[in-house]
Amino acid sequence: ELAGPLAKEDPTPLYLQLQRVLRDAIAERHVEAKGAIPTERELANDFDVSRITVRKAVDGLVGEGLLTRRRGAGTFVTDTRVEKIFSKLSSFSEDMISRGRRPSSSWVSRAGGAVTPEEALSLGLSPGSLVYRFQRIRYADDVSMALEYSTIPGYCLPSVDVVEHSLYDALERHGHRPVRALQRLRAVAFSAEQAEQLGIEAGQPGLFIERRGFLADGRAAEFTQSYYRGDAYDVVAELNAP
Ligand code: 16G
Repeated sequence: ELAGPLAKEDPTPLYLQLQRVLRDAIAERHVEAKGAIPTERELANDFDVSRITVRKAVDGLVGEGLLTRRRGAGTFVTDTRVEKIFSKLSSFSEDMISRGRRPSSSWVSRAGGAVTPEEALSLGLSPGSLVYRFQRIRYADDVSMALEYSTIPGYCLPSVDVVEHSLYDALERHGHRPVRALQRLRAVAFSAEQAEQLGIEAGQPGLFIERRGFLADGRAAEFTQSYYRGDAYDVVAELNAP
């Protein structure tokens, strides 16, 4: 499916057009993670451009970390999957930093309000209690990884503004980081709206993970629904014999 021709009448330089084709092919997984892309000569042939153009396009993607050159072997799609350890009560930010990736988030919304009946049941709160709701798109090195919707009981934080980057950092600073959690995982397909937020195609597979976190005194500290990109995560767990 990786074939030209590029639009020669388009004012966009050919190497940038080729970069876009390669980038889309990688994002849409036409070329698999760790898989090799065609050789310089093949690309030049397929797209009817010079090898210099191909080299320039590939150089750019290597510079961005999307492709990796291996001497004598070829050029490969960089493997960016993350192994998510399923037995550690870690945060997204910690998971990324421990793998040398840079975590960031963009806010969809952040507000306080009265608990809904469903939230009250999930968190064991009395009707009418205050909760804070955080909706974020999460990135690793600017690549979208997950959507997260968190509901935090009002007694855990003084206000919504104290969460800037890491929710767990904010909870820890205020003495309310969860020490225990229950989690469940389910396979889902991303809705059109979610896919748009993540910059992927609707219907792509995702991991839906629901976490209820608790404080040492047994009170709830978080109810978070996470939608992790299925193509970005491997779930890893350590098992002990019964
Ligand atoms: C993880 C947690 C989520 C928690 C978030 C805090 C899973 C499945 N979920 O994504 O429950 O709210 O980390 O991350 O691991 P932060 O401290 O970087 O905001």
